[in-house]
Amino acid sequence: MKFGEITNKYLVVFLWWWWLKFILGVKGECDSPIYCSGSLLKKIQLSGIYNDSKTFVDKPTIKPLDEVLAAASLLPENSTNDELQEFLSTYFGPEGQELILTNITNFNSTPSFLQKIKSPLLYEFAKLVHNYWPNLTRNVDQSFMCEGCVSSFIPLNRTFVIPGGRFREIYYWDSYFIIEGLLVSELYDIAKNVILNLLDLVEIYGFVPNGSRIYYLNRSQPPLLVQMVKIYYQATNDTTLLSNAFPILMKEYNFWRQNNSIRVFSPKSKKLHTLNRYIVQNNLPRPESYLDDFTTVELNNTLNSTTREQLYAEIATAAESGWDFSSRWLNEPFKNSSILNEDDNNYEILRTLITRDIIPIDLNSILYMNEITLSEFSEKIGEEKMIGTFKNAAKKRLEGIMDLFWDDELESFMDYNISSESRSEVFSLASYFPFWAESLPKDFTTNFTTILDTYSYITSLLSEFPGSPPTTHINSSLQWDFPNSWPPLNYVLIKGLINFNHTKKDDDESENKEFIMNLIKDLSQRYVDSVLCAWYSTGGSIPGFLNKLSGVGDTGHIFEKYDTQELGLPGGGGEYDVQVGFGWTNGVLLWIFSNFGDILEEPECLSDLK
Ligand SMILES: *[C@@H]1O[C@H](CO)[C@@H](O)[C@H](O)[C@H]1NC(C)=O
Ligand SMILES: *[C@@H]1O[C@H](CO)[C@@H](O)[C@H](O)[C@H]1NC(C)=O
Ligand SMILES: *[C@@H]1O[C@H](CO)[C@@H](O)[C@H](O)[C@H]1NC(C)=O
Ligand SMILES: *[C@@H]1O[C@H](CO)[C@@H](O)[C@H](O)[C@H]1NC(C)=O
Ligand SMILES: *[C@@H]1O[C@H](CO)[C@@H](O)[C@H](O)[C@H]1NC(C)=O
Ligand SMILES: *[C@@H]1O[C@H](CO)[C@@H](O)[C@H](O)[C@H]1NC(C)=O
Ligand SMILES: *[C@@H]1O[C@H](CO)[C@@H](O)[C@H](O)[C@H]1NC(C)=O
Ligand SMILES: *[C@@H]1O[C@H](CO)[C@@H](O)[C@H](O)[C@H]1NC(C)=O
Ligand SMILES: *[C@@H]1O[C@H](CO)[C@@H](O)[C@H](O)[C@H]1NC(C)=O
Ligand SMILES: *[C@@H]1O[C@H](CO)[C@@H](O)[C@H](O)[C@H]1NC(C)=O
Ligand SMILES: CC(=O)N[C@H]1CO[C@H](CO)[C@@H](O)[C@@H]1O
Ligand SMILES: CC(=O)N[C@H]1CO[C@H](CO)[C@@H](O)[C@@H]1O
Repeated sequence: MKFGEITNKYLVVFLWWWWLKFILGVKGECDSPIYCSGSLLKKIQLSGIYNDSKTFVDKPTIKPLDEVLAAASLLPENSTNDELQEFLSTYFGPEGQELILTNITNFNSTPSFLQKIKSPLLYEFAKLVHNYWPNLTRNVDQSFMCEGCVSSFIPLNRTFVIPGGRFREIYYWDSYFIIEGLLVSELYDIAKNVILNLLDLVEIYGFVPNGSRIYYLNRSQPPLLVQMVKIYYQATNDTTLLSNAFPILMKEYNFWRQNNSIRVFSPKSKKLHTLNRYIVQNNLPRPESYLDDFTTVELNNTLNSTTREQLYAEIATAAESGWDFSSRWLNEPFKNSSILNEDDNNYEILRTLITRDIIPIDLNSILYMNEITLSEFSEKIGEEKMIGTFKNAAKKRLEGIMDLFWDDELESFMDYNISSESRSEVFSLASYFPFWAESLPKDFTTNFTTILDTYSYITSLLSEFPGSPPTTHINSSLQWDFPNSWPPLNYVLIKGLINFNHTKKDDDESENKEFIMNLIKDLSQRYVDSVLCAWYSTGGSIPGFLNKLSGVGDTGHIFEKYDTQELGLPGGGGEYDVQVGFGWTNGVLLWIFSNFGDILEEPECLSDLK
């Protein structure tokens, strides 16, 4: 072989590598002919054999890929569901098979935070929820798979915690709230492994996908990895992890800057701001929600081929926001219920999605917080020149936040709509993210007026409904709307108040401090009431403390969301049945107990329900 040929070969390999890196760097590519797109996926998903499209794409094959595809190509165009079932049982194994329960060593069944809890019943309940962690902790083992067999699972190398139910893999933003709970539970190693898994994903793909499945590779989720490292570091002083994580966190930060940022013109100040939005390139049904997406986009509508393609992207973008789905992302705030009556599956409503036009207040607050945190990390690990870079980025972002999102009249932060060049009219709990992220100007944090005015709305919601504050006031039947209340949003509301209480040290305004402390207490109590009452009404009991409700077969469920209108009910709506488990609910609950266990009381609903 001549020298020239060798260099050429290397050149080709190099170009390949570079191209791949480019493609992967932009966003991941789901390229399996079974799990991502193609005629087999379409045939199975549209057959309706599985109520939940996620079931099929979570099944590993039990024959090598080429055999599966060869058999699939022989399936007749008009195959009956019996023929499909036969094919599925010959070539696919049960979903979730690659997950094994982790044997947690050194599991302390009575960690010290429990001491803070005054009520004996709440003590027992907190202990029980703490003891759920082993049921949600997993490792991957694909050794059962034959040579050439495939699965949609991205094989994580370390222990992780799943939300539960159909969510049988690691999820990006769920993991933040799970880690808050793991730290309270003194499961530091597991918290660390969750973080290391997510860092691994950034190393491979350049960003954290929605979850550890190849069909999630088109999109990320609210970027909370920096904050996971922060709370883990605060609990452990693990400087080694901090130093190792730093370059990877920079890589993720650059992903958001390069792929999801946009220059927004402010009609008010005539300034241009660089802010972030969620945006996913996609022109296909999401494999795990294929039937729903296909129905939304392809059936019974007047969309043309261009608007159909756009709608697929709007749908996937809403999934990236973590709020799938919400009236925040709709073109017309959902005002009249006629659409709802005619079609209870949301398809009509979802056709009005304009997610890519909305610049979200929560995303930009999180990124502001990440910039501040990254500048603090830079200082800790001696990356001197990055300190100012991040501080500066945060300062610029804050200008954009105040210029575009803050509404003086409403005394609130609102999303910004770039197509209408105005603030969104949909009020949601996303408005409170700046209080968590402290993406606030000085005169907001040194003066009680703003926080009191903005949070007075929360006080009124608490007097209106028995549960925790609803996500929005719009009853759209979408799951991130009325009447649902979500654990991460309750965390954000409470954390915002705690932050303010910390910044504000003056004792001469004790009346205002009292308002804040009472609101923290009320929000915490409502959250505990919601979770405990629903657990009790689905058959939960604690020997010697709480008798099981008669006539209930189950043994108590913890849900992913709750109904604000009635204590004891899980939330509803959305694309899938309400899930039990549940990672972030448990995480936020334990976090609340560890902070406020001394002031929480036994829920009244227990005596009502008895
Ligand atoms: C599918 O949904 C129907 C109607 O909601 C329900 O009756 C049935 O039990 C579900 N089947 C499975 C396999 O979950
Ligand atoms: C499917 O189509 C083929 C040929 O068009 C026909 O012979 C067969 O009977 C059809 N099968 C069913 C189940 O309709
Ligand atoms: C946990 O322990 C069981 C029984 O000893 C063993 O079969 C299983 O493989 C272990 N799991 C892991 C993840 O090590
Ligand atoms: C946790 O797992 C154990 C053992 O698999 C089981 O007995 C127990 O019922 C589970 N607890 C919950 C709350 O699911
Ligand atoms: C797991 O480890 C293997 C071998 O080191 C590596 O090739 C793979 O990329 C790792 N997977 C993840 C998700 O980090
Ligand atoms: C971490 O270090 C700080 C400062 O040295 C110390 O105050 C704190 O108690 C330490 N925290 C832990 C969990 O060790
Ligand atoms: C579409 O319209 C047809 C005819 O009106 C109806 O039978 C069918 O159920 C509709 N499909 C959906 C998914 O709404
Ligand atoms: C598709 O529909 C949109 C909106 O109704 C319209 O603006 C566009 O011109 C149409 N495109 C084609 C190719 O017909
Ligand atoms: C706090 O802000 C409000 C509204 O901006 C203002 O009216 C009030 O004077 C300020 N209070 C103090 C103590 O600065
Ligand atoms: C709020 O601040 C006061 C001191 O001003 C402190 O005693 C109290 O514990 C703080 N509350 C919370 C929830 O941080
Ligand atoms: C699963 C999925 O939607 N994959 C899409 C991701 O984005 C690329 C680029 O737009 C598409 O080609 C894939 O089909
Ligand atoms: C739409 C989609 O598949 N995205 C998933 C991303 O993860 C969240 C959980 O945090 C799910 O709710 C979404 O379904």
